[in-house]
Amino acid sequence: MQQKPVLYSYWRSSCSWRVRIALSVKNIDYEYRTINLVKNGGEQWQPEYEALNPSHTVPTLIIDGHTIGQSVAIMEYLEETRPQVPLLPKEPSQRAKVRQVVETVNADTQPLQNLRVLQWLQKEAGEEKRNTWLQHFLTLNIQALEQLLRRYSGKFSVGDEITLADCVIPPQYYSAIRYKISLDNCPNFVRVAKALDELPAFKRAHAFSQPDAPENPEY
Ligand SMILES: N[C@@H](CCC(=O)N[C@@H](CS)C(=O)NCC(=O)O)C(=O)O
Repeated sequence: MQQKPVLYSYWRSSCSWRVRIALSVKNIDYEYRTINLVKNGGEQWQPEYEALNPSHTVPTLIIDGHTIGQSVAIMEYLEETRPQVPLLPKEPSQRAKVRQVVETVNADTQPLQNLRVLQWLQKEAGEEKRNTWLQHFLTLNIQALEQLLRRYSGKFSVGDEITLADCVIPPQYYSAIRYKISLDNCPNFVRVAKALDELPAFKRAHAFSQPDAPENPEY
């Protein structure tokens, strides 16, 4: 009998959130294990976790006897092994668009908004600089997403079907609200984010629905 996949996650982690969405949309049941990124200097740095993920980051997924890190590698693995609910379109140019949206968050911006970067900035340059940095790079990212969604979106980020592109939108929407980024000129981004928010699979994966979320979580 197949063992249940195990997801190492943190409720607020945008990269874990992406993978939770992919698991949820594909109806894959899994066990949730918390890696608290802020408690005791961060559980991601403990040797037991380093053995699973040398990058000291979440998520990590244990599945089919494999231990996989990097959210996009995990989502691609799920897509290749469990294609029944597809998250990539059939047509290569549509796939490229989906991956373009994914990488606009994954490669361009998430590394700049990551906890360790913000902690380092705060220590070296102070809170104000850290906040200006975050505002600047998040705004650039949301504007780029708006332009892409203006070209590619239908009901969802790329066309009318849920794709991997939709897995990266909710965490960026959440960050935009949390860090008070103006969304006035981002109607497509907001429309798609709100449409996704309504879907049961996305509700299950939401940061606030996770077992390690605080009792009254706030944006
Ligand atoms: N490229 C990696 C990035 C993973 C990552 O940076 N995760 C963040 C949470 S979203 C983390 O664990 N940060 C911990 C830290 O910065 O110490 C992925 O997509 O999985």
